[in-house]
Amino acid sequence: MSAKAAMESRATTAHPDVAQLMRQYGCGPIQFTGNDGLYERHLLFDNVQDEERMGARERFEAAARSIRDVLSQRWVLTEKTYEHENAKRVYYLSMEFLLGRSLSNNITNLLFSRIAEQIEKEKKIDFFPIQEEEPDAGLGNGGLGRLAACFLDSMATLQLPATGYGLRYEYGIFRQVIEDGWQKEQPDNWLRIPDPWEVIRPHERVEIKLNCSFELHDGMLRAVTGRPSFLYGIPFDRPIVGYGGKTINTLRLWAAATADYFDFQKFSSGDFVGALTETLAAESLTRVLYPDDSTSMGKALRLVQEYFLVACSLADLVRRFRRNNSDWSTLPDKAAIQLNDTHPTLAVPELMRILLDDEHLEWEQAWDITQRTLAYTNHTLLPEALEKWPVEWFEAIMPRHLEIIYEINRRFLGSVRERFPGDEGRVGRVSLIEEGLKRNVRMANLAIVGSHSTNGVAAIHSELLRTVTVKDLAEMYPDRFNNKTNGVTPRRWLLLANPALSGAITEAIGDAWITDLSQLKKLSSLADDKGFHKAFLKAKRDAKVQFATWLKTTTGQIVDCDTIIDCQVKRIHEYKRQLLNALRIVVLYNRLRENPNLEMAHRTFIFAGKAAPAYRLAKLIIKFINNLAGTIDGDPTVRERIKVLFLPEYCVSMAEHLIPATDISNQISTAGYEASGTSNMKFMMNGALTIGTRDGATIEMAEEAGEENFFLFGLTAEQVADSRGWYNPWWHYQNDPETRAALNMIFSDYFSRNEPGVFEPLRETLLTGGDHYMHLADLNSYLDADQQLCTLYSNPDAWARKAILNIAGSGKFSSDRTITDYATEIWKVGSCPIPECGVK
Ligand code: 26Q
Repeated sequence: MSAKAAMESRATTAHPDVAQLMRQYGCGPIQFTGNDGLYERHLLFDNVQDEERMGARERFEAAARSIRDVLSQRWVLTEKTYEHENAKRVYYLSMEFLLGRSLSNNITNLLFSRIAEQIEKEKKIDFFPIQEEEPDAGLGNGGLGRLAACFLDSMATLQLPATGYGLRYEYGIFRQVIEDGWQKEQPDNWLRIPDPWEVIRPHERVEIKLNCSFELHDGMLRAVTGRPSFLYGIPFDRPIVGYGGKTINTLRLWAAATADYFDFQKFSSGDFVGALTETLAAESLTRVLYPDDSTSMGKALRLVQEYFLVACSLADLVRRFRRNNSDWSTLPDKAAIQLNDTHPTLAVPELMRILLDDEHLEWEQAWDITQRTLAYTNHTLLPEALEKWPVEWFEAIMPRHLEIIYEINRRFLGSVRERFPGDEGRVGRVSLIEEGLKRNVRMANLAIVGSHSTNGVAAIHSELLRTVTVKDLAEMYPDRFNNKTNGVTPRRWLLLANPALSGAITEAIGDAWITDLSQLKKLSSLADDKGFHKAFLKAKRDAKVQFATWLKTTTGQIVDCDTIIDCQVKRIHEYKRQLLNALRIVVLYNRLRENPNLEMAHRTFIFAGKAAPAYRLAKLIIKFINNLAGTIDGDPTVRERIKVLFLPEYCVSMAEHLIPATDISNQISTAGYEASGTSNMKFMMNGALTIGTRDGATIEMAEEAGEENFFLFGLTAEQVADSRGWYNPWWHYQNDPETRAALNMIFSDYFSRNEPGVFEPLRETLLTGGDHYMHLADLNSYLDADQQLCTLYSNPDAWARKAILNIAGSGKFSSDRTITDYATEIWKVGSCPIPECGVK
């Protein structure tokens, strides 16, 4: 039976002892009336205080606890059902889960929104400040982490027996503040106040052996080699509510801990303080998320974190497998492990170690099981971003794993030599070990060789991965390579984030789109419907007002809702080309200065995003955007007409406010560099028009919406690659007056009067250094596309028509579609519905 057929047939299969399960777990319908006193009880008993003195934080906790109470039985029943069915499970291993807030999302997915509104009214509770009390769970850097969170939502909604495994960082992605235009980082102590969603499970701890110990030196954690130690992984579980509340899956995050009696010898020999210091050091392992940063690559502790995630998760899932199964050859029929990028690639040698050393399997059988169980997703083509770790660290921290990697490599290179006799160049390129002065383990090669599937995250990306980045490996294993274009959850990113638009959509086509986004296609027949244009434009206006109000109350910044809202929000990186956007604005600014009567739509340009703390140029780009904003604000000839805003501390919650309000989405990476992008999809389903390059998933978005409804510009990936040899930014400087004027202004300190020379590195990157990301090559075509958009905006019906066709074409970009493809094509996993018990 195909996985899809299995999925459908399972949905109707009666469970033999449903009744017993239901009795055991008191499985009534999930009820939440708001009048059952749950909330009041939590408010009083969890705080032991007079209600009058209770603030928004206490109210948030009481609300979250009530919701958790309500979903608890269903959560228990979900796990119980998987266990009982001995279903094949998916394990999604990721160093990052960028969850954002959970309260409003859980209310939405449990279908409690109406009741919550009613309670707000009846009890005169203002929900907004309560919601704002929940800190974003920022356990990720950006796209990769948010993708993992969207996938969890879809897996639960599709009723797949899936578990997410990650680390419980005490400090998530740093908080960004802007001082004098510069980014400053502050710690994100999100667990300072206990988190109401997590459930600690001390009895399910696992023990991990490491060949090193830990020491704190001047506040820095260091791995000390040659002194083996044990660490506990303590699981903290979080509920992942599928839409409709039928399935409640688990995200299990591991925290490092040591036993209190750690280093008992030291302790009893009198070094009481020393023993405890070591405990403190070991427990620091999961203290902080490493920023996506070239300097993190050189941090041994990041490698230990990666090992800790893998070792804890595999120990846990192997324990679960053994409870119900005795034959190891069935592991691939019971578990599909997806590696989110190379970060958890140590799963290859760790699973081999378990099968060889603990379970005493032969190499061939262990290898077959390992490959058939693991699958790998690649998220980047940048060669400098492909993970590699020094062999000497493996020797020091996990020598047994290195031994296994060497043996995998020996056998693998043997097969390469057999296939390509005499091709030693190829052998060197595909080897799991990079030779040289310092030898490194190539994690991507290890992941590809040790798994049965390697996928990219958009069609162009998967193609470039196969034919350029790891060409030689793809020639060895052509069948392993496949594409799974990313998607985002329509629950958080449309239903919850944009009540105005989702209301208008539901009014027009019903609400089946919430779990079947392809239904949005039906909107194409309304693309010329003036009534629906009106509904769309009103929804956009409502979202703008909502956003402007939120921004004003939270940051004090002002947005004029009568302007075009034009956004670029993402991590700051040269390849994403925030600088190109800034150059566009400088040119437009010049046009207005030279011709104050020029007709130009009024615009608000919004930027948001974090720069890696050690990425100096990215931080300078932020500074430039802020200075540009200041200069324009201070210029009375233009300030009514264009405005630039840099919003500090971009996070999931900010995106939820900003994306629905956006008219124009900028997706302007140098073609061939953005693996997929996912904010592009969120903007599209919220009715923004995209101005962008032919890169990542944007290409597929334009295909779905029709290129005539897209504003594509610039060099293609092929043109970028072909012109590398001869591209010269000076040509554009010399031959294009607008480009030259814009650059001259920057270099003449027009935007940095009090900080002369501060933007000198921009000259280096854009001109003298050769403009690696080809900003200047694309500036003119960007401005042309921009002009077309502005012209279109002056005709609201024509604008609405294109926006509606974009929404109608966005169905493909639901993570439900992506996950269905993973489930059927890679994991071979079907749904495992939880017995019905009256949940509507
Ligand atoms: C690696 C080693 C040490 C420390 C940090 C890292 C590290 C951490 C995070 C390396 C990379 C990342 C994140 C990468 C990422 O977010 N990639 C994005 O993934 C999205 C989801 O597939 C794509 O849409 C984006 O195009 C891609 O840039």
